[in-house]
Amino acid sequence: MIKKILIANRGEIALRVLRACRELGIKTVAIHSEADESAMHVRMADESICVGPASAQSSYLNIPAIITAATLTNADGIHPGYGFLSENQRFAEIIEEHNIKFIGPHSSHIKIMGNKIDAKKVMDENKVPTVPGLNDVTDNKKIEQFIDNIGLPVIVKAASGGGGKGMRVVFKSDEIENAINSAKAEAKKSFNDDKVYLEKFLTTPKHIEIQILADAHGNVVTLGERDCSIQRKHQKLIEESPSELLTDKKRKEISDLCKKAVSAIGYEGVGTLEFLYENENFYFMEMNTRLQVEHPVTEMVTGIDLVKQQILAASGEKLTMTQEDISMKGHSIECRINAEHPESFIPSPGKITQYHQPGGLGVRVDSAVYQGYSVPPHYDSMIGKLITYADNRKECIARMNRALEEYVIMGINTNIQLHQKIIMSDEFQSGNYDINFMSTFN
Ligand code: MV4
Repeated sequence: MIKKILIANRGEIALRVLRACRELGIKTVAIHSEADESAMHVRMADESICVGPASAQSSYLNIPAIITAATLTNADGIHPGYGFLSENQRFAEIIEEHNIKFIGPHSSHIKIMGNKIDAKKVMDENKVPTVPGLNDVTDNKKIEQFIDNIGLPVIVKAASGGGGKGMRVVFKSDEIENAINSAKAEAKKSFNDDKVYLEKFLTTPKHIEIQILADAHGNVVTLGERDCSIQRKHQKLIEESPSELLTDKKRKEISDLCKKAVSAIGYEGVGTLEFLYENENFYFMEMNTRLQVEHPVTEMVTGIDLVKQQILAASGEKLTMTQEDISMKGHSIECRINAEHPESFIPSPGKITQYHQPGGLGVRVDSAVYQGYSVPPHYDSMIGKLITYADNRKECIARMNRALEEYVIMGINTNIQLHQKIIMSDEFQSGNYDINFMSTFN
């Protein structure tokens, strides 16, 4: 069993991992930049080490400094959280080379799923439905045939991409060449890999993702779905579980396919398969090989602590539950609280002069801020997650609205009011929203 975990992250997720470690009796090491000297995760960890100056590049992305911190503190595990180095295959490899346990999947799985073409090939081989596409875009004949066969619009995507970078939607066939060339140029610049591929462009899909958990003994369970369609510029804003559009039959079908695919490749740890869902059809997009920001909504409806399970799996423990033990009960919604202006979305770092968190039955706040804390300008603007749970979606929305009303954060701008407007809108209340919601919401 792992005895001491270095948490290679900051903010709310560092606290989240630290809490799981505490409950498992595992010692914790926090790393921090000079700007995060007084951060909550530093205060709560058993030990802490400064790994560099404020910029993420020099601190939270500084692999030599992080490995040195782990060595100096005799950490036998490293948890990457999400973002930063959490899907960096080289980081996972270097950790294993130092006989430290990377709390995550094997580096070979990070690599495979990091290339969206390879990820789709794995899913095609395992009968997971994928978006109809064309991987070889060097042959104009093939491109013409693809478009004749599939129809316009199509979308050009970067193989090493993600989060919308390097994407171009093509509505007319005479635009395809320019779109491919500009997507390649952006992909080369952003990911140092100009490989791109084509897919049929789905115009009004939902973003539905399936949570999986696997141990090192071949046991895999699925933990339901999350609807993450409320996004702005590829940044998720609100996530919920379950999706009211899925029947139990639909849910079981896609979950069983995910389970088979993940078993087939010998995947270990937590992972999420992302789908576009349109006209009651699932289309696999990509797989995330990390714990996701929105994992709490799954925890609330299944009662399973995903981070503890992740650590136990990495320690070589067998899963403590079978698929039959897992059931989803009630409804959960997460609102990402950002230090930003609610209309302009401009980041709003600065000192929090008044702070009061909501509470009560079915209200969870995952945040590392406190009254008097200064939100630094160097990192992502998300300062916390407000999660609510209730017996059904209607009560869950009402509880979220009440909790948002209660949430006091003065001294900086936040998007709390924006969340209230969204969840009280007819479209959100109906549940019938898709990924275009924010582009038409005002
Ligand atoms: C798509 C799509 C429609 N059709 N692929 C956005 C980032 C990356 N995850 C892939 N994305 C999309 N891929 C096909 N074939 C629409 C999007 C998309 C999107 C997907 C999920 C949630 C929000 C989105 C916002 C814009 C575009």
